[in-house]
Amino acid sequence: AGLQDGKITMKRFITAEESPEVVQNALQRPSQKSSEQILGICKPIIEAVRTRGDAAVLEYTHKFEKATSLTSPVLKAPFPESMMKLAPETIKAIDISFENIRKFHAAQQDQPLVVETMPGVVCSRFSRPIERVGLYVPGGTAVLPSTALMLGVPAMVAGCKKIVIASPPRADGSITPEIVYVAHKVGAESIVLAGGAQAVAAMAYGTESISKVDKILGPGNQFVTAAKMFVSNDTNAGVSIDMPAGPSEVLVVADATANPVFVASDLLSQAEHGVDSQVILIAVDLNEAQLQAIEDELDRQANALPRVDIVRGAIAHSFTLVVKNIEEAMHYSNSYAPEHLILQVQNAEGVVELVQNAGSVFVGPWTPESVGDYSAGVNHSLPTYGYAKQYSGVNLGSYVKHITSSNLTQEGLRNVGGAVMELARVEELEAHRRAVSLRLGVA
Ligand code: HSO
Ligand code: ZN
Repeated sequence: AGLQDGKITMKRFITAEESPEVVQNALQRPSQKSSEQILGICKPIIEAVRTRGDAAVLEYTHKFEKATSLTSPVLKAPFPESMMKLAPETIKAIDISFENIRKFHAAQQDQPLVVETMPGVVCSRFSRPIERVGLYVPGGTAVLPSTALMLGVPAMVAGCKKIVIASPPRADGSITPEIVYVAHKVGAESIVLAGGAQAVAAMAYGTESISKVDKILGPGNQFVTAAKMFVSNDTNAGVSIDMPAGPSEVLVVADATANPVFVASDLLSQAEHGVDSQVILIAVDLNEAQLQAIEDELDRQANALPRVDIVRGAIAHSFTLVVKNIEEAMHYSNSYAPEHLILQVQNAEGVVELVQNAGSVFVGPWTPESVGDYSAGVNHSLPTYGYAKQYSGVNLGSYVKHITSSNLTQEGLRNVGGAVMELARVEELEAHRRAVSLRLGVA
């Protein structure tokens, strides 16, 4: 697979002809470098930033980003106009995307909840924004202003007081103008000009010039993820994270009604992200000619892409699973729990009912993943590596916490007090019991 006579092609498994073990094995993610190994590299970096602050951050940025001209690791708002000079069509595209993401996330605002559990016993729940958030926008092989939008817009909508964006600068020390423009639009307090574990540590602990935050969100490579996990476990940091992250992935379910050109283009748009990306095609009852049509299209389109070498790497650990029907397809999809799930099947909308585990679903032939990556309004910061089984993608709720409150009348305390006193007696916590008995004037 990957390279057969130079052709870019995916391995193929026909579930009816393989043992369940072989199929389950194929659905395992490619293994990652051990987290201990990665953490071993990150720990001294985190420690240096925690103890030496700005100076350490700058040293790492000089070393890893080659941005040796930088003399400050942070850019504070207001950001100069000269740093966000953009073509009018780029501004328009960002503005349209911004507005759609804003609308969809604003609609996620939840109303305060008030429930009277017994007469005179009122329980409520309300949300408050997390005050300070740190948003990690990866650099690497592509500039990702869209990630700044996906992380920044909900932070703004939630009402977070301080939004810090971190992103590795280019070698000349500058930051992509699109990212500066987004930072300006969401009202960011600052842009930390650093990447990797050093950026995460700077936001987790704060430095002389970089603000400490309460939660760090955003995707990143294994170093960023390891650093996020580490600081969220350090009680001295007092910081939480959105979710663990792994390489990006897509699973496309296609039947005979699917257009091979569309299917191939969706597989490739995920494959071009990185050599570690994984793309999976579940083909529902396709015959040899139909499978061949998709494979030919994949090869043809891939070879015309500027990032064909990255695509080749991703395709090498990607595969097609040929199944008999849509139920079988969804069984495997749910067990893989893809970050992105694309349904190019008859009655795609009806199939959504069968989705149990996925980060985000793209329904029908006119919904490529790219629309969700950029502009439709849904978030593209999603659980990968099977974490869609227990994590949600970034959403408005990622930027708030819920607070509960109870408010009892004297009658309410009379109604519930007996239960409280009895449980306090069972737990032998006499002060708890008396807090009720003294109020009610009972023994
Ligand atoms: N598909 C990526 C997000 C992205 N695509 C950013 C383009 N730019 C991971 O969900
Ligand atoms: Zn993408």
